[in-house]
Amino acid sequence: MKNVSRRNFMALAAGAAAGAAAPKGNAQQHPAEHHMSKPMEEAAPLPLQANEEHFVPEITLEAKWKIMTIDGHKVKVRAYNDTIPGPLIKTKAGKTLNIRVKNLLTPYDSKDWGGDMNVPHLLDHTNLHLHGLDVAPHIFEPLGTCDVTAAMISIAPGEYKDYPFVIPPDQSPGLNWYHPHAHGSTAVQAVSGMAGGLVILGAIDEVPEIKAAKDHYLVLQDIGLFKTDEPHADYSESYEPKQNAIWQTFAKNSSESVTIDGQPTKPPQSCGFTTGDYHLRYYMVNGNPYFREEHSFETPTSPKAKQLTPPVFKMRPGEVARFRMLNGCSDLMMPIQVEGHTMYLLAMDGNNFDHPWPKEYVNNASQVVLAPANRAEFLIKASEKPGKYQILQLAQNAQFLEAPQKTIAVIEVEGEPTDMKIPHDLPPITRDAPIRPDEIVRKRKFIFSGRFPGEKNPVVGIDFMINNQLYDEFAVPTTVYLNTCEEWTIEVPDSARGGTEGHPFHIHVNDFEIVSVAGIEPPHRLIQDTIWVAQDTATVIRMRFKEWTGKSVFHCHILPHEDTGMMQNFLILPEHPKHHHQRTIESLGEKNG
Ligand SMILES: [Cu+2]
Repeated sequence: MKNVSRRNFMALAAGAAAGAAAPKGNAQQHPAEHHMSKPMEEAAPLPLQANEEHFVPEITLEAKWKIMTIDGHKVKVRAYNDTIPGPLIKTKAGKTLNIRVKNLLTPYDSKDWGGDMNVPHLLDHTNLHLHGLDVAPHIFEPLGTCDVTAAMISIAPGEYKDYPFVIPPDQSPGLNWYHPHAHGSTAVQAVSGMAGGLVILGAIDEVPEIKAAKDHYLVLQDIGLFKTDEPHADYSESYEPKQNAIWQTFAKNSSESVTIDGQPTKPPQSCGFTTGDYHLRYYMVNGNPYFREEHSFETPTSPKAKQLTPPVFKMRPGEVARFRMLNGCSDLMMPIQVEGHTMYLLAMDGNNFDHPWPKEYVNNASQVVLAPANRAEFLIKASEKPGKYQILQLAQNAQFLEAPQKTIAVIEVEGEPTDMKIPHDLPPITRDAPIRPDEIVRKRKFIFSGRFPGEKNPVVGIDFMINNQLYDEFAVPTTVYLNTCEEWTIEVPDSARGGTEGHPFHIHVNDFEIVSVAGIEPPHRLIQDTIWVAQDTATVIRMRFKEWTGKSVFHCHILPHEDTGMMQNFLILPEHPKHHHQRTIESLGEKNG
């Protein structure tokens, strides 16, 4: 709580430094007091952040409310630049990508929030994460800071922030993405629509067989909604917890909700903070709903499911097309299958293989598993047999809520046959050289577990922990050193020891190489930034901390888990202390000499 006070104090200090009429406050103030502005009014004219000299934004991302119609429902969502998903950013390795993030969300009432950072809060504050790029740490202020006490970047309504992202020249070409990462509001903002694709163009695009193929992006998102509490709203659903209510998944009816202090809300609220369940949820592909889930009070963990009309991709028999799929969903793990077709996997998480990796079609088996945040890029050579073939998310039971099968899109094969080719070789990627066992300087283990009912987080009601800890913005339990390699084991225990469901592990700054999943070595070299860790299994990864130093994070990419505690800081320091030690001896020697 003290830390959060400090964070708000720092936010106030930053406002004052900008030299305008920022709300007055001090560290003794109630942490949330300066956010008591009435909700749903126009953003107060707070000072904009002082511009960095010579900063010319290449792209400006404006976070703003948007009213749109989904499946006949008029809903209010949060969006970047008024589009869902946000604009697809195309850039290249070796460039500096200047992004300005403008927060045009309205001030939001967080007055009942007691200051516990692992209770969702400050839904109107935001920041930006470029997910999958090997860029400098950019979650804490200032960018790339090694100060362990540095606060997380928090852009208030009416403010903006400039991000000069320096993309390394050896960044692999492929699909990455961006989304908000302000602890406490990440889940609400991302599951309201704030996410978009970011593609690095490069050598793989020039492979003749790939260049000849149509390039289809499949940006998958979920939109979590509740009935609005606004009396005169011109929309029926939104995700805007009033009175800081907690959504009761196991409630007997929709009027049962409690405040973050555990008291019944007066009047009853129809929406509230959630750890993954919603009154109404849409699964979207490129901004169009393909599946609907409605909460059921009778069977709370099995929402009423309905397939909607998926988009259709037309292909000629024998045509090759490139598909790039991003799982930008807040919590759903997706086993993917393309009906009747071999999937030629080109890349995972924006890192391509040396050759396309053919994944044969087998009935009821996935060809690739996309944890939340994973990307898969693949080629499909359309069947000689005309017809409709579904791109499916197969049913899985690895999570808290039931995950029935969904049709994401349909490939319709028709027309004049052709005979396009699958390439044999792909341009080798260079940034992540293989890590030899003798390079490993340290091995660590991180256990991702849950506890219900929550003891450390009674407000949320569940503890989502890493090594039995909830997130602490100002604690740095792990320090690593530049140009060293480490081997980490990520474990989700069995159900007797807190393994309630699988968790996707994600780390910022450097990608990792997968050594083994549940004891099995992958048949191909896999470089990823996110990996699904199933209940009662361990995944072993190796990382080289390259180029960038600073305070950063790793976490579960189920966003409600992350927001309520399943995250830890780590620090990349420039040199190993051994070097300091040697230098000390040398300087003493000089002194004595
Ligand atoms: Cu999790």
